[in-house]
Amino acid sequence: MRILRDTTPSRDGYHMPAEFEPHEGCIMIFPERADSWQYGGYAARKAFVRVAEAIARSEKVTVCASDAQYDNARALLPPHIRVVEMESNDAWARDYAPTFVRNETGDVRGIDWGFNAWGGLYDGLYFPWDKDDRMARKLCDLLERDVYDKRDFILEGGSIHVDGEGTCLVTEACLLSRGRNPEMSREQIENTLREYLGVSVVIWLPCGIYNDETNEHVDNICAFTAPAQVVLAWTEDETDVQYAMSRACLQALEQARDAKGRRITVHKLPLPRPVTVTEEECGGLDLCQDQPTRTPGERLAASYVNFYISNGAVVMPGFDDPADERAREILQRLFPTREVVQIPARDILIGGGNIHCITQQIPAERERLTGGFL
Ligand code: KQY
Repeated sequence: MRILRDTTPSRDGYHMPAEFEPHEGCIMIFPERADSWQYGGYAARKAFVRVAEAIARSEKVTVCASDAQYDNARALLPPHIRVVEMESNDAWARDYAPTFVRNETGDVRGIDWGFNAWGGLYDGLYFPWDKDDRMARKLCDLLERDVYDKRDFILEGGSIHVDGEGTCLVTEACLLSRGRNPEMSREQIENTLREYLGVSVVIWLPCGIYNDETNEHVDNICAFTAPAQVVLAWTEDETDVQYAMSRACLQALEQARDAKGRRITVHKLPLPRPVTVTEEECGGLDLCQDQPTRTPGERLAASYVNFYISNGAVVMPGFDDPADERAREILQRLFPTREVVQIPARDILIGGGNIHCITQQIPAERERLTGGFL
């Protein structure tokens, strides 16, 4: 594995493909952190296993587990899912596994962004985060991929969404937050995204989902389902604080043009009713630096937009809510060639994210595609 420092993906002819393009596989991390996941992650691990199994039906899945959890992961996951021992501070593969880029010939490389637990010492969620921050490089080594060193720029994978045709979606709330790259202007941040993701247009949404502790990652509010098509988390309830937030995002999308000059078609994806954490659930969480990570009644950032697109399926969360089925039907209509699989995801949500946040796709190499890999 080469560590590339004096060049950028864009200069080398690489760009980030869209999630709906063919994949080589998916990376996940086995959860165990006791201030993120109730009872040391017991229920979350079961939900992660279901997600991994659903994805592994159509692509390779690699699950990273600590030494302490290795035997358990190996026992709970089926044999066709690869388990590797790799230490981490938590289990958010989307945010600190590498972002992958691909060139014309199909060669795939990784990007190693800086990671500081969603805001570092300013408003980050835990300390330390050093093991998370080393994962991108370790994974590129494991997968035999050259890696771009961009650790001087703080970015999580969940804070970007691309269409694979030159357009990137982000939120101002996250990318301009003080805990990320406070010394950089919006223009400098945008230029960095252009250079590393190989995009020419960045669409800035003002915000994300209410109370999303990532400073409102885009992957919880809006996602590309095809070029020039997105789903947007939506509520018709004007008394809900989310109403104005989703509406402001809609306005930004209506005014935007993508890299090919197209207008964006917005498909509204209903939100579940507000999901709040119970006293009992809080009781199952350890303190983080002497402070509780959740308080009873706190609203969690539940959204159906947080789905993963695998080669053969769309794996989406369910919240035991009347909107579960409506959201599933909308996604099924938008992805007619894939099976939409809904997985009860409350135990993942309590950790602070959902299915998109715990998965990172590895794009397919072109030779594999033409060689009939799919
Ligand atoms: O990408 C995410 N949604 C990660 C959230 C981290 C929460 C830590 N408790």
